[in-house]
Amino acid sequence: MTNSLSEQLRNSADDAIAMTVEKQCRLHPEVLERFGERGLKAWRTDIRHHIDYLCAAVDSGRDQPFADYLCWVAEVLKSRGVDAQHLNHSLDDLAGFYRERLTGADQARVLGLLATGRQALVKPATLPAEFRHLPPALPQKDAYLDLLLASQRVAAHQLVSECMTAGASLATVNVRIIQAAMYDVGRMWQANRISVAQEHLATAISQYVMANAFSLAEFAEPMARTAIFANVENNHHALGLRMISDAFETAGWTAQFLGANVPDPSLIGQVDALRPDLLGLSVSMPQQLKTTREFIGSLRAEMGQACPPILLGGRTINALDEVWRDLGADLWVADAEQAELLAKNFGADANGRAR
Ligand code: B12
Repeated sequence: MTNSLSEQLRNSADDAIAMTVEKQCRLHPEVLERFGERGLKAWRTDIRHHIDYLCAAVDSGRDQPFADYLCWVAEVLKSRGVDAQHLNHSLDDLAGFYRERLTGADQARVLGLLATGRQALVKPATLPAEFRHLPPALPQKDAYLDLLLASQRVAAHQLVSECMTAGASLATVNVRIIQAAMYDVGRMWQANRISVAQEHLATAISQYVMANAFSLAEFAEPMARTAIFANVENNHHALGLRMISDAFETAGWTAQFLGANVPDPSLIGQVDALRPDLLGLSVSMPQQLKTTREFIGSLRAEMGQACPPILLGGRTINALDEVWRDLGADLWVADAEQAELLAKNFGADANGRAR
């Protein structure tokens, strides 16, 4: 059996990396002198990421994951003082490598992805695609962001609790203050304006604020509905899923929040044991698209008619139009405010599906 294109890309990744790095070291020995072995290691890692995102694009049948990634990596490198030519050379070398390694439709697909990626780099979008679904922030968002960066945990909690006392719902403060600020945190890291440590600090403070805000939330009458919420394997971004789970709980559901990176077999076992009315899955990076599709396929095969409706969400799902359908899910909503509405109206139509 011939390997799929993404398997071929993964299997040849070591050769592609070695060829690209060796060639550039031959052509530009000053780079090796300047950055040393550590720089070379980082360079190899970068090229592996380029190949990972090529695979994600191939597996999803879309160009956008690779084009979005290139725009992201270009900003990450530029803001850390790496010349834009460095990325261009790597992409040229990868194109040369795949021109020799691949043939026919496979070659055309990969060279096409590299070409559309290069075009996107010429005129990158002003905002990453996931921002399209972010509703306008509350005016308090900037002050909250400042408190995160100043490590003011108690004041951050006070700011959010005052908004709730003034009438904002839990889902609204979660999305329009905390989520919006965390997206800014991500962009600031991308632009090298804050460190990884500051990003971790902001996450830890937001988790604390969210937990306290939950205890201040108003709850609807309990309804006899249960849901499980989990991140697919390798998704370590758990704040968003927590917001979704909390939105369902405040709407009256009983929710089990399983958190980040849940192993597929354990998740299937849990769904089988609890038989919930809904399973919500979070997908945050394009590399998780293929594994999510495979997981949904396995769950449906295992559970047959007893499989609950599957709700998908997360920044990668928001960034790629209609991708939730390609992955075999039943529903999608973009954020926790919409999740709260879905939770309240779930099963309102004749099919038992809200969408
Ligand atoms: C904090 C953070 C982390 C933390 C997460 C800790 C935690 N406990 O959650 C840690 C350190 C683990 C992390 C790791 C990484 N991260 Co990170 N991270 C972030 C950051 C700054 C914030 C994430 C967050 O909390 N957002 C706020 C939440 C509320 O938003 P959300 O997840 O989108 O959720 C909402 C919706 O999407 C939706 N939703 C989410 N899930 C679900 C599920 C369902 C069922 C539904 C219906 C809806 C839904 O509703 C939510 C609420 O409204 C983001 C920036 C960003 N734009 O999000 C980067 C970001 C996502 N990370 C990024 C990167 C690169 C990484 C790493 C690869 C870094 C590394 N080199 O290791 C790893 C990858 C880990 C992995 N495999 O998942 C990049 C991704 C760029 C890209 N090319 O795609 C980003 C965008 C930062 C950036 N601007 O460069 N990260």
